[in-house]
Amino acid sequence: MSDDFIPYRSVHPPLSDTEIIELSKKHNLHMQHRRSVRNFSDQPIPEEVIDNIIDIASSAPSGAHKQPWTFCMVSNPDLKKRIREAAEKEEYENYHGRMTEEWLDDLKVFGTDWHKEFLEVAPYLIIVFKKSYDINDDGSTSKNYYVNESVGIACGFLLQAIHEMGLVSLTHTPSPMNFLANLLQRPKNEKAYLLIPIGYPSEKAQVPVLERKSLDQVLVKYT
Ligand code: IYR
Repeated sequence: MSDDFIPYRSVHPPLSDTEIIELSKKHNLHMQHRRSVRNFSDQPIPEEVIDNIIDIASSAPSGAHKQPWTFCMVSNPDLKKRIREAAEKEEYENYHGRMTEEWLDDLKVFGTDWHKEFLEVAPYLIIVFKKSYDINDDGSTSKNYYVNESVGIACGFLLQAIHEMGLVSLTHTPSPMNFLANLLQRPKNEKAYLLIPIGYPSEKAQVPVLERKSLDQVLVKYT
């Protein structure tokens, strides 16, 4: 990579205080609308949209700009079916003994169980892999840094981009997730991080009534 620097160009010309407050309010309202959705429509989405969404995710900041991630896009129905079957096998075990009573109790409000129909219905599954190190073309390896933080931020960008398109997603973590690296034949430096179905919501999609923490519960100011 080059050691050169170029001038930073802001996306906006400088805004007035009134304008920037207005913009932040508008964007807050827009983002407060985002929900995790489990009922997907099978309505197709142009693949180019997924390309662009992943490109947005991959623009996220990362430790030493290593971009330690791979996004696998699955639309192949047979592969989606195999992912569903493997995920449901793990989730069955989770819901029947591996999760604590407290955990199951915390999940009641979401109405979830081991059935994961959305893994076949959603037109695309994005499986995000984190690369704890890189394997170079000559087979040597090089270090990545702050991998969990970096991939988490990229997933945040991904979720925001999906929301921006009027599409919905779910941050799904069928645990353990090793089956995904096997099914997708990923190299040994890649570990599944999140499974994110993307699609339009089904017409009958419902989401639980949830309250978000108020600002004063999450923000501490030192002025
Ligand atoms: N992975 C399971 C259980 C689950 C766990 C959490 I933490 C959630 O926020 C939701 C579900 C499942 O997907 O059903």
